[in-house]
Amino acid sequence: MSFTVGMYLAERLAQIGLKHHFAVAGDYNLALLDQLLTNSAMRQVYCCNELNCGFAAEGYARANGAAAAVVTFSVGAISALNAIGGAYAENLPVILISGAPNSNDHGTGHILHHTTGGTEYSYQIEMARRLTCAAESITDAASAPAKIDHVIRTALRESKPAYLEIACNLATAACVRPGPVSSLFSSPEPDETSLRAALDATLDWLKPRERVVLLVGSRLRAARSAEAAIALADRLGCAVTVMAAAKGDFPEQHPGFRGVYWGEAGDPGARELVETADGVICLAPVFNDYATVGWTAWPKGETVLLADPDGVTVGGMAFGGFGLGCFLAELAERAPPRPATARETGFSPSRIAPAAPDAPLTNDEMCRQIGALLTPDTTLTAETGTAWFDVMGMALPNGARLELEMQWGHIGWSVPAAFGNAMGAPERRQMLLVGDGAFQLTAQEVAQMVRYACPVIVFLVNNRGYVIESAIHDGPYNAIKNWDYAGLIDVFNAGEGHGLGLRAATGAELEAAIAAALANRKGPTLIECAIAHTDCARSLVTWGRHVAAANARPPQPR
Ligand code: TPP
Repeated sequence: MSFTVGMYLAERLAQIGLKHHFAVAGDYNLALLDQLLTNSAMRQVYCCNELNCGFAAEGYARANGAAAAVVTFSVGAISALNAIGGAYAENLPVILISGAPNSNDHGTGHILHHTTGGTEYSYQIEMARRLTCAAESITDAASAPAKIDHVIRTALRESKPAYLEIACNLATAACVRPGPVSSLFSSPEPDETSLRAALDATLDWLKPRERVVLLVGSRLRAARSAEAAIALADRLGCAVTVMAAAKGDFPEQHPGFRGVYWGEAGDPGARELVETADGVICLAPVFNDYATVGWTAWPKGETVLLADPDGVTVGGMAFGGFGLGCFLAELAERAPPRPATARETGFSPSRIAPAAPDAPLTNDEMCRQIGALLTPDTTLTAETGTAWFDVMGMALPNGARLELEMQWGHIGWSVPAAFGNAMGAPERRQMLLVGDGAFQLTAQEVAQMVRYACPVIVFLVNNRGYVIESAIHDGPYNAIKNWDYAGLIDVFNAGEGHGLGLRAATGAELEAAIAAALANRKGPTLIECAIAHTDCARSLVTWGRHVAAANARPPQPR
């Protein structure tokens, strides 16, 4: 059988562990989709639109380590680029593959459909370059293997999205076969001199400090350093806090775990612990305005050691040229025990008392029941909105995964992302907590959960509007049109699917709906939870006040 450019790409994607790729068809990518279908190791999974396709791939990458989305030129790819920006912000290797104009049309003055109407088509790759770590255009078969390998290798190494466009007449062009996949995983050797110097400087910095705390950030996972962080925590024996975006990235049953550090919005005691420590070891943090609660909770100064994915800053010096994992692993063998902070404070997750079964459903009661469903094999995807604050109060058993998109924060992300995650990890209990406003952006992707029989339990919080936005700054723009959310599932089933749409207005109704959801293994169950517009976690109100103040800072005189 002769090999083609499309087959080369398919074999490389399968080699890096993809069992699925996500796609929306269009005439610029149809021949490519045919070629991808020839690879029996990968299944082609279809999405309702390209934004969702990008987010589904992003969710798949969270479960599976990497992902691919295949779209058509401009009308498809430019929608998908929003999700690719998200994958960049969230450090996920998603390969966006776009069909592109026939190689014979480049530079000829031809005007093509789905373009902006000019005769020059490089605008798409130029846009993609700003949102990816590598971008290539394939207009000849001879250079295709090197370009495909470069894009995939860079995405995996940097844990960032990458972009590939393939002229629509090139996917079927004859091509060589790929060699061993190990060449895509190779990474540079650490700079030993710099690593040794960083370790020595860290040990010097640690020596006089007794009250040491670890603060886990959201880039730890992408840096593949979660295990090394546990080893360091074991060695130091100190207290460990996590940033909100990293909740779930450090085991909560670890003896050192002391909760979420999120300024006034975090767990009781966590803020005091971090802000009174004489040494805060920050592991791959992202200190943005939301994470610092409007710049009010940002550990800085000489008490802070910053261990980033690509280097360490400590004692007034910066060290680079090695990965976080090897730095932490070596430090875990040499660091002195520092148990003081773990001895002086304990942590017990907040407990919510059960509500009367027939009382109107409250946000607390909903959270209590969702929290009770979390098992070591659960993946809970939580949307931007009140859901962030709801999940912060939930105790995660070791092994449970929490998926958040706190850096990009695109409402609607969670529905396709939970679909993609469910395709990537079908063996896990997949749950989604999403607000009504966010759901309205990407609701149609629940139809794909029906189509592919994904038993995702969707908790849809119908609190009649953008409650998180109301907490920051209220106005008429935060009210939304109500939908019959539970009723949508019949629409998506269209007489043949096994989705279930249920409503819960009391604790007892929610309990019954959850029991039905757990029994429904053949499709998603959407439980529409009726919650009062004014009912939300208190931490949201506190956080919203600080974020509003940060947004409202007047321009500084220049
Ligand atoms: N548009 C996009 C694509 N992303 C955003 N983050 C926003 C707008 C601004 N935004 C952030 S949260 C939010 C909006 C509009 C409202 C979310 O409302 P809902 O999903 O109902 O959640 P709630 O806070 O009410 O639980």
